[in-house]
Amino acid sequence: MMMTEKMQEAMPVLQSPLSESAAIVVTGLRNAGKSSLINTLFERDVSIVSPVPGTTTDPVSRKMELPGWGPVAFVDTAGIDDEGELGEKRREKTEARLASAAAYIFVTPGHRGVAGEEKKLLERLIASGKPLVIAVTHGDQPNHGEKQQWLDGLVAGGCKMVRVDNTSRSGGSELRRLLSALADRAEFESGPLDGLVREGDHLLLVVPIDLAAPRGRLIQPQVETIRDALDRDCRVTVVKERELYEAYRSFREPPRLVITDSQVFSKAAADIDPDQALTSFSILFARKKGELASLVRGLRALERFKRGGRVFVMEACSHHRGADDIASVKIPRLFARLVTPDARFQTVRQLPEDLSPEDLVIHCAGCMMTGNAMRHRLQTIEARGVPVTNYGLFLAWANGLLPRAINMLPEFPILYPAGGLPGIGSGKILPR
Ligand SMILES: Nc1nc2c(ncn2[C@@H]2O[C@H](COP(=O)(O)OP(=O)(O)OP(=O)(O)O)[C@@H](O)[C@H]2O)c(=O)[nH]1
Ligand code: SF4
Ligand SMILES: [Mg+2]
Repeated sequence: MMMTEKMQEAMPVLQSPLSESAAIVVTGLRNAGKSSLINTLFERDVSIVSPVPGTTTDPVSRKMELPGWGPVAFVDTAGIDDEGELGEKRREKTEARLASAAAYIFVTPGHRGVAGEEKKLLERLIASGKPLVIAVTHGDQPNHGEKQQWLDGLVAGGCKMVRVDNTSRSGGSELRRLLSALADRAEFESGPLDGLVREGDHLLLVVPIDLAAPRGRLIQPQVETIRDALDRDCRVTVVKERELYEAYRSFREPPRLVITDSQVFSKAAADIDPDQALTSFSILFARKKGELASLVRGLRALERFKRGGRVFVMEACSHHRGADDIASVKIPRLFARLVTPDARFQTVRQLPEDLSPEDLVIHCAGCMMTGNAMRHRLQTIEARGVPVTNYGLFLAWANGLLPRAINMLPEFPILYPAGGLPGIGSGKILPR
């Protein structure tokens, strides 16, 4: 089918980073018509389709603006019944996507009988409580009797369903309409300033423009924070760290909050009043992704960290490393000075298979991951008994800025019980 200009206008395939978008994961058995359904949704060939089961191997994301949702990423996945050693690895990837999804499209071919594996999968999806639409493919053929009976029961139970014929690409607009109608049931991430500011507040952001800064643009946490401040009718002043001292003194009233890049935490703290509320983009993002409490807890591991232990510095995306890179240079340097000089550091993007409870993970702010994906990752690490914290919290601790860097958060009393958190001290660099 030819894509008209009008269609392109209605359904832009967005170019912005996939990180900000909620993920709608397309799942089902191999050969169910998942990739064909993605093509039906986008009304053009964006996914590879073939009659051979197991065609889609790695999850593939395509972005679209969906009414009610804003930008979403549709994620095509390998069949949940993939086989063999490689199939198991693919299933693991699919499972990770399912865990971090904001919503699901469960794909089932109408002309085939019901398979036990798809029944089990659908039960899990329903139990998750996330928005779900069942797409019944092969709408150009009569439904299998057993499948029809199963589907009738699901619709009677309240499931949303659409019949799709991928050969003529019909059913896509109805599927988009059903997904839009379910948007209010999805969990959207809060903004980085949620619960921290009021209309009319003044915020001062400290943004180093050094060699590590990307050429010609601000990074995602800075952009999102500025946008969130404007949405909340706050005034924003953005300065480089060199201008902070003078800018701060030029204001008649102190700003409601100073938010700094974690890498210049100590300079920012030195240039402003000691009782000025101060935090970092990285801490606000850990909070936004919903896992600040476990990352604060992870700091306890610094006290009992064993000599020669392993530290995995985890980054969620690849980016250019400068000479004074935070992951490979700054954090290891501070760790050697403040915790132990002989820790074995590795910078990783995926969880190492042999993680052990003796290790420590220090994660980046995860600005390119959705909250669901971040939560899933941190829960996986914690489930293996491994402590995990993040860059912002580690750097706040290392600069003697805990609890100050989190004490303006409404949830502070829970994060940091009275008398400090065991093992973290009271905002001083721990003597070794
Ligand atoms: N007649 C008909 N064929 C379809 C329909 N949807 C998919 N097919 C065919 O079914 C086969 C599998 O389609 P895919 O979209 O590759 O299925 P998949 O679920 O992505 O498969 P894997 O990637 O292998 O898991 C292809 O030959 C498609 O042309 C449909 O609605 N009607
Ligand atoms: S490494 Fe982490 S914090 Fe840095 S840009 Fe990527 S996701 Fe964001
Ligand atoms: Mg496929």
